Formats: sequence, C-alpha cells, structure tokens
Amino acid sequence: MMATRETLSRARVLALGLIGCAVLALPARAQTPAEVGQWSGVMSWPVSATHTHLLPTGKVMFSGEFAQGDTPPRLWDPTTQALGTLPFPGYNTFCAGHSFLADGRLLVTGGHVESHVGLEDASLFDPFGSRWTRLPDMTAGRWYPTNVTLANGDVLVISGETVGSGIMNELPQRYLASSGTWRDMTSARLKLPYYPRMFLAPNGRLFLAGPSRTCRFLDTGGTGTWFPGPSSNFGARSYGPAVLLDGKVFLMGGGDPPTASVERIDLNATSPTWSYMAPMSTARRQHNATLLPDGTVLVTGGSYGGGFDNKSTPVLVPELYNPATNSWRRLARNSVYRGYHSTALLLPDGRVLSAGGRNVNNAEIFSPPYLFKGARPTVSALPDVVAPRTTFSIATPDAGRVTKVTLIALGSVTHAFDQNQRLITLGFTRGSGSLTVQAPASNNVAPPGYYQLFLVNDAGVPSIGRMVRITAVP
Ligand SMILES: [Cu+2]
Repeated sequence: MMATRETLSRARVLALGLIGCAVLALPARAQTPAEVGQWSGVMSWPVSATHTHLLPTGKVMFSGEFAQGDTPPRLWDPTTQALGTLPFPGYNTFCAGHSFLADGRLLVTGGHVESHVGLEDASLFDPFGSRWTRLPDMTAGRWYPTNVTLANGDVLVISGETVGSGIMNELPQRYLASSGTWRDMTSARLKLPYYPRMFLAPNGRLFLAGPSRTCRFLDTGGTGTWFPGPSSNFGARSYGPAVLLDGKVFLMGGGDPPTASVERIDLNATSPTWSYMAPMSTARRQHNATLLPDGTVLVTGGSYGGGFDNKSTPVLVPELYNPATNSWRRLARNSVYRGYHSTALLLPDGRVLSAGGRNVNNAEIFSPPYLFKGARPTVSALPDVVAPRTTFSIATPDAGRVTKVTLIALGSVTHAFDQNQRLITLGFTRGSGSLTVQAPASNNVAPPGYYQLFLVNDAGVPSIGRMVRITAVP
C-alpha cells in the first residue's frame, strides 16, 4: 500500500513538473497596452526636436540642432498632427536656455555661434500672438545655459559657454520681468557645467542639484549669495535628467559610463540630504524624464554604454517610476534611438512626445498604460486663473472617483533636462459634482505661470490637462 501511494504521488509530482515545464516553455504572453502602454508610428519631422516646448495654447513648439537652428522654429498640433512654421527670431537659438514667464511667453536665453561659442542675445516668444520680442543683450554669450523661474516670476539665467570650450559664463543674471531688464548677480559668480540642473526650492532659494556632485543653494536677493548644500552620493551625472516633484528632486542616471542609480532629496526637510532610491533596470545617459499626471515619472531613451552618445547601445525600453512605492516598471519599447539632442514632453491629452536626437528628424508618441484603463474623468468647469493660498472649485461629474489632483508646469526641454516642468499635488475635498481644491501654498511651491491641471481617478486614469494660470502674490 505504502509503495503504491508513494508511486502515485511521485507520478503526480512528475506530472506537475511536466506541466510546469510546459508552462515555462510557452512563449511569453503578449503584454497589453494597459500593462505596458503603446507607441505610435514614427512621424517624419522637418527638423530634430532638440528644443521642445508645450505652449499655453496646447501646441508644441520645437527647433532643431546645429544648422537647423538657423531655420524658423516649428509648431506641431498634437490634436490634428498639423505641422507649421513659426517666425524666425533673427538668430540661431540652438543651445539656448528656455523657460516660460508668468504670462505664458517663452524666455529664450543665449544661442549658437558655433560649438562652444554662445550668443548674448535674449528674446521672448509670445505664443498667443506668434511673435518674437528682442530683449536687452546679456553681458556675455551663453551656450548651454539654464533658466530658473523665481517666485515673483523673474528668471535666473546661469552658466553657458561664452567664447570657447570650457570658458563658462560665470555671472548669473536675473531677468526682471517687470522691467524687461537684467540684474547682474555679481556676488554669485561661479563656474558651473553645462545646463545646470537647478530648481526653486520651497524655502525660496534655488537649489543646484547637478550635474556635478557638489550641490549648493543660491539666495537670489540683491546680487546673490551661494550657500553650501548636501552633495549627492553617486558623483557626476552628465546628461542625466533631474525632476522636481512636490519639493523633492530626483536625479536619474547620467554619467559616463552611465549609471542606473537614482537619488532623491526632499527640499521640504529642514536639513535635506540625498538618498539612493530604487535604481532603473538599465543604466542610461542622454535620456529624458517626464512628469506624468498621476505623479509618476516616465524615463525614455538614452544609451546604456559608455561614450558621449553611444548609438550602438540604445535603450529602447521606457521605464515608469512610482515615487509612492519607490519602484520601476518596464514598458513597451519604441523604435528609434533617442539620445543626445532628443527631447520628451507631456502633452495635454496625457500622451508623451518623444522626439529628435542627433540628426534624427522624426518623432514618436507614447500612450502610457493609464490611457487603457477605462473612461477618463472629465472637467466641466474650472477657473482659468488661481492665486496661491486660496481654495477653488472644479466642477466634474466624476468627483466621487477622483483620488488625485495635480498641476504640472509646461515642459520646456533640451539636452536631457526640462528647465520648466515641475509637479505639485493639490489637496482637495469631494463634493457632489465638484471638488474643492487647495491652491499651492506659495509661489515658492508654484512660481507664477501656466500649468496643466489633471484629475486622476481611482483606476489611475487622468483627465485631459486643462490650462490654469497661477498668479504671483507678494
Ligand atoms: Cu548640444
């Protein structure tokens, strides 16, 4: 009896084992768009989208690299796919800095004479009237500078090469929005690398987060004062993006050879320090990081191999970071290597434009998994203009299912860094057919300007983004 029973159970184990092997041997089940998202086909574009901006009109402005920067910027309508041409600013804005002013105009600083030689020119582009306005020149050229918006709507412009390789513009200048002139930050002279990863912190100071390991705070009062900050852990992260999300800065990859490591600092803390977070599944440099309506971060493109812009080691699989769970998820792969001179941009419909590269005159659009998880919440009415420290009402038939309300500043991206995007999660209470929403606590949290407002439901599905202008309050 015993032997028979044992034989039977052995046979069962063997059978189960065979079934197990059969299951393992089956080809992997195709993953659905609800799990991994979906890419569009490749669209041919007239230039490489190396400088890419979401305008307050909901359209996308982009301009190309090198010689293409001598041609007019282009306009793309994400709804109709129509491509158009915008007025030429009068000089080559390739390698400029850029950010949006409180009134929705784009401030473009510096530009391209030749590699490592920058222009001192600055201009405003008005997306509503589609025209350029020249500003007074800066004191010297800037090739690869960063714009950082301050709480009152002024903009600090920092770094960039002037007349040759390694010859940096060490004088930060503050664009005074009220007068359209510059204030030289003469007590804040500092040599910094290309396109400093810099953010307005909740304490009102600017925080220099990278790409060097040494971090600093800048008080922008008067002519400026630097303060030491906590150094990040990994080291230099050249061509790695940094994003600002509810007062926390995340550094994602970068460096040469590239790293998969991710670090976070919470600038809301009294004595903030950097901590390693879950790494990406793949090392990357020359990639982009895009803030999404549900508070996750989409990383696209880049190269996993060493070297400046290694096309032979493309990363085609995007990854989605969820800060709430500190975890990453690999998504559907795209077709084209997006490295140096590529950009990525959140569109109002929740999709992400991924475009450009070195002599890559085309674009793809990624639909994240959240677009395949059921009906989208809708917004029936909301104010166009919101002041910090107030409450406001949003009419929505989906109030009962809303779990998150976010504001995302319009993207303005180049060279693996978006100088304008930031995400703010807003507090709210549910009513019947409406939400009562708390505006950002201050202009340090949300500097004045245009943001997309999104409602997100209990299935993680975002509404269409609605443009809201945050005003400056004293
Ligand atoms: Cu470049």
